[in-house]
Amino acid sequence: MTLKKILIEPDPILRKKCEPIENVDDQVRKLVKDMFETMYKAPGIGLAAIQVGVLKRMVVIDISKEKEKPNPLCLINPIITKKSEMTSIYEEGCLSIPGQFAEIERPAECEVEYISDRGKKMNLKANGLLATCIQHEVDHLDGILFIDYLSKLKKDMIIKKLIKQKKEIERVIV
Ligand code: K1U
Ligand code: ZN
Repeated sequence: MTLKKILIEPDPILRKKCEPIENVDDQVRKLVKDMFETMYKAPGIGLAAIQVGVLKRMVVIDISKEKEKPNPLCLINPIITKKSEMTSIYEEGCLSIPGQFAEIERPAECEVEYISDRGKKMNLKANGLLATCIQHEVDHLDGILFIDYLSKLKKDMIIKKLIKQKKEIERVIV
């Protein structure tokens, strides 16, 4: 397995729209394995292929807690078919926006159709953190980040901090 480099905002790749996966083949399954490894190592509860520079509609999720049994979920070509009117607020983070968190309001429940890594058509009803995480990850596939839901002032402040962090990392490496 290979650990993938996670792209950090601002990066134009993170703003692209991803293409559906035509065939769930061994190449796709290898990417799924690498993405799980990268997500667990980060650590995170979700990761979209676009975050590792692959512009395909695929995400991995595991919201299980540290001492619980892992519960890996891979969604290929996910489509959110229903969103509840009731909303909930979670503090969201993003592996492409390190160190920054914000409370985001989203539909509290959703239903998602997707293809599993075995190529099977599936349907999932989600609520709580799983519903939030699915919506966050599906947003990634359309080039949307959680900071896009914040005021321009808050979003600009976060982007400024990320640019500063990137410059600092470059300075230390060179
Ligand atoms: O998409 C991503 O960048 C992953 C992101 C997913 C997410 C987090 C919170 C709400 C919605 C979606 C993360 O995993 S950020 C890291 C994180 O939340 C976490 C890390 C370690 C333990 C528990 C949570
Ligand atoms: Zn994210």
